[in-house]
Amino acid sequence: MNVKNRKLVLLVPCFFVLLVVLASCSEDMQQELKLWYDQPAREWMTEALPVGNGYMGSMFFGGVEKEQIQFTEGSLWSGGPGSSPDYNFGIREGAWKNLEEIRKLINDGKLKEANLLASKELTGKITSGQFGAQQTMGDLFISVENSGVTSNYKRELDLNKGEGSVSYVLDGAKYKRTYFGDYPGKLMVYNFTSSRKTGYTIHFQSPHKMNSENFADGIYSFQGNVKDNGMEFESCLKFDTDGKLEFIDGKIQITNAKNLTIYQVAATDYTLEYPEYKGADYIAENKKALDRLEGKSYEEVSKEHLIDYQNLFSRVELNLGENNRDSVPTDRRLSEYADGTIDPGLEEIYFQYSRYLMISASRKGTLPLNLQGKWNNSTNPPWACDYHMNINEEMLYWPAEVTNLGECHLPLFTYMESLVEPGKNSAKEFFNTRGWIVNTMNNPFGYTSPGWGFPWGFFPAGAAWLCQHAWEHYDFTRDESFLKETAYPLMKEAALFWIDYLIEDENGYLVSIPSYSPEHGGISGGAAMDHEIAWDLLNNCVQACEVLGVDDEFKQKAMAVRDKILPPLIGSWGQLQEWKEDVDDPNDNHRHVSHLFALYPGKQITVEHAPELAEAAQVTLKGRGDGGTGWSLAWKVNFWARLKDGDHAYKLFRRLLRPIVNQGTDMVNGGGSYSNLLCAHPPFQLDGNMGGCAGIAEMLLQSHDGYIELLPALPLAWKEGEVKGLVARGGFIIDIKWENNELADARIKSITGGEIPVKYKDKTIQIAIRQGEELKLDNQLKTLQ
Ligand code: FUC
Repeated sequence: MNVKNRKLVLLVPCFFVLLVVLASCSEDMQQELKLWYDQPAREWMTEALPVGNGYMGSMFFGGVEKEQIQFTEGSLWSGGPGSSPDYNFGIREGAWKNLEEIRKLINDGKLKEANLLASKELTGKITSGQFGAQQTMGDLFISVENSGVTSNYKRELDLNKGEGSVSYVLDGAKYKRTYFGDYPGKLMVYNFTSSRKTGYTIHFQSPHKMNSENFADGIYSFQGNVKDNGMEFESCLKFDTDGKLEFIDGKIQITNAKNLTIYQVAATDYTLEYPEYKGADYIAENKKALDRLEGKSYEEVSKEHLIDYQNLFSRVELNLGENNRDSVPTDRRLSEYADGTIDPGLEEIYFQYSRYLMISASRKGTLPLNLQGKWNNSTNPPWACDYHMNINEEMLYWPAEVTNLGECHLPLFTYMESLVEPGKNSAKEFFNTRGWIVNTMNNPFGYTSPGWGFPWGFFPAGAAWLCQHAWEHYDFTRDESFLKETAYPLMKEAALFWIDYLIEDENGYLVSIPSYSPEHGGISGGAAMDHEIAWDLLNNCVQACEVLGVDDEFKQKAMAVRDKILPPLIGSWGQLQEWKEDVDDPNDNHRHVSHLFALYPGKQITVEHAPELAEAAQVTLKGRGDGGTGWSLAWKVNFWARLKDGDHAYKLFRRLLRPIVNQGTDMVNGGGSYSNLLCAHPPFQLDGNMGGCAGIAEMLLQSHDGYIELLPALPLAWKEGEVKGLVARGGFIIDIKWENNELADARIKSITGGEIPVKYKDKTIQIAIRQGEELKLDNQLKTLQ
């Protein structure tokens, strides 16, 4: 070999090593998925960062000298049975006796009188305070011994690891804090390390009454109760440190520590059991979690968390294009995005952040997500931080199935099961029907009655809408035992309400009367949303009966009622009618677009099977405009995706990422994101995050109309990209790659096996796939392209 060639031989491997290193660097960069800031948070709602273990949510500020970690546990609520001997779930006994009169008034066009009577008789009977509100449990204030000048400050949330961190240098010494929620261990974990021995003073504060405080065997415990209902709770802190640990003057003092780990547990005496909702042995629960720590190192706990978290999180990967902005702090990134910067990396972070938030706040055995997930720092939060059933609670779970987090959906179903018994009482007393209902506002104490104000509180369709989630969980997983044991009983019982409640009108259609289109207009003789939700439920019931081979009589009835419900109507200006009467105002920009339920999340209106109605939905959407509160914008992303207009969906999505700094409530045009990327309704509501995430998925994959559609609403802005691990109905896991805005590659994996048409643009192929098989659409792709 001559010298020249020898050089080449040496150079070639070097070149490949370099390529591999570069490739892995760029891959790492693309997948960094971090929210990060170069200064501590100044404000809880807009800047602090959330971590959670499903049960508990904590928000950390990251102050150098004073750390604040605010925390709560989802079941800590005021109100309910303990708040008053009169608490009766809002039931107004015999309220139904007024129904006939109210219906007559509506049919006679006497809406004012109907409204007056309904306000008096069809409202929940509850006195102030009985509904209650989710409560913050408290704060940990941690003073960190500190001298010198801080440099290299970074506050982060690493979505790949599911952990927050704070790092800085102080006079040459390195400081690092790591925070995460460990679901299997039921722990919140806060780890502090420093290259120099450091002192910490920790103060546990709670706005609630303290019953006792204890410090023994390296464990601090605080027992307290909520004033109005006496709900008892306990939170304990277990310390693991190489420093000296003492309890002095009500504060925990740690001196000379290079390592400090605080394990926090919290529980209440709440149980999800009607009618008492009380009796959990919360002290034993906490003890059990702390006992499990015996002999375990921080590293082991951290690993336990990582395995659990990544098992869910890493199922989906999203790449929306070249990302070169990870070195820009997230707050600046957000404001530059609003100025028009192209930043697919930020869009990926927004999508994955929702998945992170869901994994952190909704796990088997926990309460479901509330309006703020599990993150609430107040004793009097906006809308009680409750379960709001006229859009918000449902939207919170829109991304669960499609983004491969079906397990995180489970708390919703357990919760729904707990609503059946109180919901049956409400149906009986307010409407004299069978079945179960839940209305606009719901607390975890079985409040299923209409709200105490009319019409805002009136929405018995809440239960039927929730049931869509139970059906969809089955439809995505094809888990027949779930359908049989959980979904179908919930669905059937909810359907009985509609079978009894719908009334035949003068044209022979079944209508919902009285009804109310969520938070818009007044009392009416047929709000389209009710009809669409009832149709959806009955339609799903028919399919469930077929799958399970049960209840033929009920199935026939459900089918007959479904087919007689007043269908969606097209009005005088080509719009989809919100009510039976053609009275929609073309200049109305109200945030609720409830009558488009049938387009999303329903499937009664699809572009393929009901093109005229889809066109009318588009006219309505254009009329309502592109403004909205957080969740309203997110809903519109999904609507436009279902209309296959990716560019319009994307426009709305960009608006959802508009930086909002103030805390005021703007009910028309407020929506956007805070610098911690939590959705601004405003104020903070988690629904917009989740709806936005579902919207991205809906742009890339749809499966609601009997086939799988690849890239149904791909915006021009996403020229190249790839998504892996999305789920389609029928139990299919899908990977899609695109180049130059065209489908480039796809893979389908089947959980249960089956046949399914796969569509791209106007071409369709039929796929047959065995259980567990993965199919690369190589040859078929050519037919599609
Ligand atoms: C519904 C919406 C409001 C808000 C509240 C929590 O009442 O109309 O905009 O999101 O829920």
